[in-house]
Amino acid sequence: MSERSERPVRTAAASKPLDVAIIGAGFAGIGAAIRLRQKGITDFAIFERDTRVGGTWRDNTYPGAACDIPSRLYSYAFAPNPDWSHTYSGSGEILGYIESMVAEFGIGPSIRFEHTVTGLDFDEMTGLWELSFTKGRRKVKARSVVVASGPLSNASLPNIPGIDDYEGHKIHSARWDHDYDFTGKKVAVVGTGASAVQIIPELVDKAASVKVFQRTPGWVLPRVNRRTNAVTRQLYRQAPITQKLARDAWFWGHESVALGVVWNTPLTRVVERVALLHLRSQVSDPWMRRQLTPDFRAGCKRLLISNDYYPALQKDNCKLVTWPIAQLSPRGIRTAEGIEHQFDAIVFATGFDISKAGAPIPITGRDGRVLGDEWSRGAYAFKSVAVEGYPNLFLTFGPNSGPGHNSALVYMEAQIEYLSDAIGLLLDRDLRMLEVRRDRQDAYNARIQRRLESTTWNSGCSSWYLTEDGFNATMYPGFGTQYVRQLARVELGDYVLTPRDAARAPGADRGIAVSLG
Ligand code: N01
Repeated sequence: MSERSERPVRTAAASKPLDVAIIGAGFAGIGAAIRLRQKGITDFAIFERDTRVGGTWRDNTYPGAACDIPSRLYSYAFAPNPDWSHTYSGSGEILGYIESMVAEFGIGPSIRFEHTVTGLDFDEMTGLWELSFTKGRRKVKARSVVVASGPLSNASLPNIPGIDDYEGHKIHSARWDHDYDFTGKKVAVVGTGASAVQIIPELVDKAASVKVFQRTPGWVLPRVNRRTNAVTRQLYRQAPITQKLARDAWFWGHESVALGVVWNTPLTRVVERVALLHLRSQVSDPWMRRQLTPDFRAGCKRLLISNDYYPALQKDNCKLVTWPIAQLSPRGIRTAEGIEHQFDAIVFATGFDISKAGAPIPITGRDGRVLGDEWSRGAYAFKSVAVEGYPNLFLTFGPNSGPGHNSALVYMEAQIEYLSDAIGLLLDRDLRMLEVRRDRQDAYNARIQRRLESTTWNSGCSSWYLTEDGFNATMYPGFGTQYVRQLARVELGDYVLTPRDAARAPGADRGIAVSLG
């Protein structure tokens, strides 16, 4: 769909429904706002529960927080940044990038901070969504909604017996307490995932002692992080094509890794071999190597990228504990063999409450349908973006949109292009409802679930990608190129388009299944 700079600019009025309500001012919400505006859709507001933009990169400020995807690829193609300081950036620099986009594209005035959305209700008679907020905020109506609340936005403490009994300091990786001084303290870290491997080297340098409680070791690959020198930055600034070429090179490099990470192929053995060589080169003690060797296929859980995790584990003040945690006591952690380990503080790098089943917020769609109920066994959508029964509603990072091998931002950008085109269609044609067809959604999901069967994620390990029943509602089983291509165009034939003046009795004559696409 073409850009619509010619569309008459609609301005927000308090009493008039918004054209678009965006939930969340993280990477996805800000990106959606930018592209909507660039396409001439200006009557939108972003509702953000916090007082700052940035989402996961505002929340994850633990020491060592960084992205394990190169910054040139972990950024939007429509907002290139020649000034990334390193190959991989820290969370502060990424947050700065998001804030600079807000300023550069003039998104700030459209953000309503401290607006926590508590519910979305669709009115089929008017084709409007109503957004409810926590106490004290007036409800808002909108013709369309973009749910950009993020999959990793709810930090969760693990359900370990006795967690409330522990009397020391408890810190979750995504809610770091910067006032707490770890100097000279006895500290535990629970978890050895992507957050933990970044936190542990920093803590080991500061605390008196660190015990790392590992339930499952992950595959760790080396990380080559280089400073971007002034000449390169100047080149990117003066000849933007060079930066695009660098981004493309990173994209295709990651894309090729899919063959060993998404599917279990001979290349998976190569990935495992590289990780084992990395382990062997950094850990000399065979027993420790054994404790750190995964027993699942590389890719099944998220790959870890670190050069300083293994060295940190071997420092004199660090100890790896592989006994399962039985419970927390008032003074520390009791492991299954009966030992109580006492700590001043426990860091939980245990991940997030990820919405794989149920809805991220209560959403009531057409005919009173409740998304949380329909998704109770696992979430599904059409191309991860639209859901039948929930017209004019679009998801970012929706079901089965996660990459295991490439940048989430590439996927997110494709979603944003798609949903902003769909919203443009809704507004241009003055539709009451734009709703994905059930048959198209079912066929899409049947294909996705079939293809997932042969991926590494479904090969038998437990991870946040799967529900408790083993349903994979998280990952996209394919190359990034395929994911992006399927979202390149809004095919009208995939949707039911209901004109504004169509019969309004709920359930009656819900428009025409247009087959033009
Ligand atoms: O969380 P995780 P995370 N008792 O779920 C363990 C993104 N991210 O915050 O493997 C004991 O990966 C759990 O053990 P096990 C990225 O997408 C990105 O580290 O379940 N241990 C595991 O070791 C990532 O995937 C970057 O057996 C318990 C750990 O806690 C996602 O965020 C950086 C436990 C949780 O690992 C989440 O990463 C950081 C219990 N009861 C994060 N419960 C980038 O660089 C859980 N664990 C882009």
